[in-house]
Amino acid sequence: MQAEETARQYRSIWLSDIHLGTRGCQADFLLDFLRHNESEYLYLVGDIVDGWRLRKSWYWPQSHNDVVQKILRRARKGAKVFLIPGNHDEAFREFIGLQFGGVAIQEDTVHVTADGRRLLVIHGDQFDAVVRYAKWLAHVGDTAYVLLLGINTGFNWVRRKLGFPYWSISAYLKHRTKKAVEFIGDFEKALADEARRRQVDGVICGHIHHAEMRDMDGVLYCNDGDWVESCTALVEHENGKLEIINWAEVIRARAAMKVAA
Ligand SMILES: [Mn+2]
Repeated sequence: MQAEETARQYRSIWLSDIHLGTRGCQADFLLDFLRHNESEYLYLVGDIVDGWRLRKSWYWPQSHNDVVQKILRRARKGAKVFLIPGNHDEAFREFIGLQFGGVAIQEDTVHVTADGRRLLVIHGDQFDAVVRYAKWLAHVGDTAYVLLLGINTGFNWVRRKLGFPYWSISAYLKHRTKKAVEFIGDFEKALADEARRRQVDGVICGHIHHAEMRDMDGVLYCNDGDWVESCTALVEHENGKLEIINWAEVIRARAAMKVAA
């Protein structure tokens, strides 16, 4: 494949909420992203493997294996790879401080950008009151959510057959729900406060499946999004500039180019 030699080189890449082991995981989009984008630092910011779902029913197609292999290969080739556990892969939390195949497992970490900014990297569920105080409640929410993602996958299969681009029902519904908007706001504020408390310049997190990058009263809040609905990553250019990449959009644009040509 020609993809490997046309890969873009970034200083850092942050990915989270991949949810390997679920039908909602857009592993093919992620494999395409990994083929086209390389980095010196690779941060896996939690919910990479969905242990909650896997415990209920085993789902592990080849593409999910390929994602794991691609990541391990990067670590072997010298990329600095960090795994920050999330709530869906909290089993990794037992291995904090250890290294597997060149992947360092840490509860959270501080990344220093090329232009000297110190950014806390953390999944974020620690600040989610629902997950923290009523785990069973979060599991109920999780089941409804997975059901919705199942509908989303079926819906997009039909759309694809009809020649329409990928569209996320759950992303749409979530953004429409006022409660969800309030929750996102509270979450962002909690994370920004934590960055302030730790006296760093900002925070990079995941968990709420909502990519974002903005200043919150002098603290930079970044969320790298997810690979279930939006297919987004956060990247750092060689000069330290941060950017959110929406890979679903890149693929859409590529498909449109093909039609035009
Ligand atoms: Mn999470």
